[in-house]
Order: sequence, then C-alpha cells, then structure tokens
Amino acid sequence: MSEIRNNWTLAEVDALFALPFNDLLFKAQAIHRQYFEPNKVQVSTLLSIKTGACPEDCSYCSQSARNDTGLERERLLALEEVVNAAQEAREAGATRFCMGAAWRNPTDKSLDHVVEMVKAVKDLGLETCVTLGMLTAEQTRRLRDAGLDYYNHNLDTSPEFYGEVITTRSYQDRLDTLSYVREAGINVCSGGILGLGESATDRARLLQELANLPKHPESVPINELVRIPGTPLAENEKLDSFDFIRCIAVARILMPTSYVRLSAGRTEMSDETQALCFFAGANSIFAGDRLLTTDNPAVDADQQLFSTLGLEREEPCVSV
Ligand code: SAM
Ligand code: DTB
Ligand code: SF4
Repeated sequence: MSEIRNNWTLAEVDALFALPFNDLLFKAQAIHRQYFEPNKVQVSTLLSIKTGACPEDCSYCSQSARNDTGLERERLLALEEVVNAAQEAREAGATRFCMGAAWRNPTDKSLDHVVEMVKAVKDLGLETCVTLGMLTAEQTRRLRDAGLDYYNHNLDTSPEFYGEVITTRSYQDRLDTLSYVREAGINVCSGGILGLGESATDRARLLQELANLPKHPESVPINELVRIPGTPLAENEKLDSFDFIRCIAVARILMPTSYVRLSAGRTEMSDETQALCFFAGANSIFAGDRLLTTDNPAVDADQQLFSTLGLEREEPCVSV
C-alpha cells in the first residue's frame, strides 16, 4: 500500500507534474486500485438552497453581488422544495445530496432551517453535504448534531494566488473553518478551481496545501472554472485539458484514500477528457442537469458515458 503522507514538499509535487503523461497516469491508476474499486464512481447532486446577492467578491462566481451576471436572487428555499429535489436526485441514482448557499457565513437563524433540511434529506437515506461559507465552532457542532455527513469548503487555489481571486475572506479563514469541521467529526470536502489564471506552481501549491492538512479531506472536488459572463474571469483562456488531467492524477497520488471529484466544468470537456480523468483517479462526480447556477451534463449523457466506459455508480452506504 502506498504511504499516506501529510508532509509533501513542493519539489516532490513538482516532480510528479514533470513525469511523462503515461508514467503519471500509470502511477495514479496503480495507487487508485490499491484503495478503491476501479470502476465505481460516487455520485452527488447539488442544489442551490439560497441563490445570489452574496457579499463575498469571489471573482469566478455568478453569485457575488459585485458581479453583474443577471442572476435572479432567491430566498432560502422551503423545506418541501429541498426534500422534493433530494427525492428526485435519489431516484436518478445520487447517493449524496449537497446543498449550497450564497452566504459569507450562515446566521444562527438561517442555520436552524439548514438543520431541518439536513435531517429531512438524511431521512430519505441520502448522505448529506452542505456548503454555507465560514462557520463558527459552535455552528459546526450544531450541523454535526443534525447528522451532517460532509461540509464543503474549498481552498480554491494556492495561498500565493488567492488574493488575486478573493479579497473579502482570507486563506486562514478557510483553514479555520476546515479545522472546526474536522474537530466536530464531520467529513471534510475541500478542493479547488483550475483555470483562474493561476500558474502551474499555484496548482501544485493548492494540491500540496490540501494534502498537507492534518488529515486529508475525505472528498476533494477539482473544478474547472466555469467562465460566467459578467464575472471578471469570463474571458479567461480555457485550461489545457492535459493540465487538468495531470492535476487529477497528482491529487490521486498525494491523497490516495480521498474521493477525487471531477466537479464543475464537465459540459466543456469531451468524453475522452472525462475518461482520462477517471483513469487518472477521479472517482466521484456531480450528476444532475444543474450545478448551483450553471449547467451540468444531462443525466442521460452521463449514463451513456458510464455505460461506454463500464463504470458503475457506487451504492448508497446509508440505509433508508
Ligand atoms: N458560498 C459558499 C462558499 O463559497 O464557500 C458555498 C458556495 S460556493 C459557490 C462553492 C464553491 O463552488 C466555491 O468555493 C468554488 O470552488 C466553486 N465555484 C463557484 N463558482 C464557480 C465557477 N464559476 N467555476 C468553478 N467552480 C466554481
Ligand atoms: C464544488 O467544489 N463545486 C460545486 C460544489 N463544490 C458546491 C459548485 C460548483 C459551482 C459551479 C458554478 C455554478 O453552478 O454556479
Ligand atoms: Fe459567495 Fe460562495 Fe460565490 Fe464566493 S463562491 S461569491 S462566497 S457564493
């Protein structure tokens, strides 16, 4: 078994990126097979439970109040709407339901509603995940007591490039929230976005930061930037597909037991690129026609791709 390490040096991560493509993918696939069934993919579905008018200035995001993206702001959804969407996701084969809110942080009152949502979605036999921005230690414990399985909070990019992307919340704020989630005993979901205009070193540093957390996140979403008109990054150049695939492979090697999720950006990826991502060790996706505010491949198209590649959805691990 390959060793689980939390002390990767940048030189080691750079050396992985410098491997010939075939050597890198072979290594990633070999490690993947030590810890996971090679043809199983975990499937999550997303729902935006509170959309738009976010006070943060994340330059990639359709939901920042600073970005004129034409997005309609919506209030927190009612419990019934959330349960209906979760039921649909379960019927479509998802095992985890992820609820996202465009908040800098939840108020204690809004958290009351989210707690109800978590309990109701869990009662359907789905795993639960929420992404609500920064949390206090006390709020994190409330979510744990509600039975929350995962909290998503991304590092997004390297600490060095971070200030070019977001100025209203610091890297340390993000690390603090992640440490509360870890301390509360909730599974950590944390990853980043590629294609923000970062350098190859920034990508290596992002993966190094994730892999050197005191414990690896159980879930590592790797997003390709969705270039949204009205955001400052709308005209960014599309990331080279091989650079994206290499990042998936390096994430797999650095964090052998984590689920690596091929996340946002799949509508712009060919089936062949996605197939190489799975070969490189990605073993989780978001399925469903929408991500939070943007499109995702149609469920039928994903089903077709799974069938072409002989991939199967992982079974739910929570019983109804
Ligand atoms: N407001 C909360 C927060 O930022 O923590 C939760 C929702 S936020 C939309 C969750 C994550 O989605 C972000 O951290 C970012 O990594 C990802 N994301 C947002 N917009 C994106 C885009 N245009 N392309 C790719 N990923 C994006
Ligand atoms: C994550 O890393 N990616 C998801 C989820 N965690 C919350 C969000 C992707 C959002 C893509 C842009 C949108 O749909 O607004
Ligand atoms: Fe707000 Fe999250 Fe979008 Fe940043 S990524 S603007 S915090 S919704």
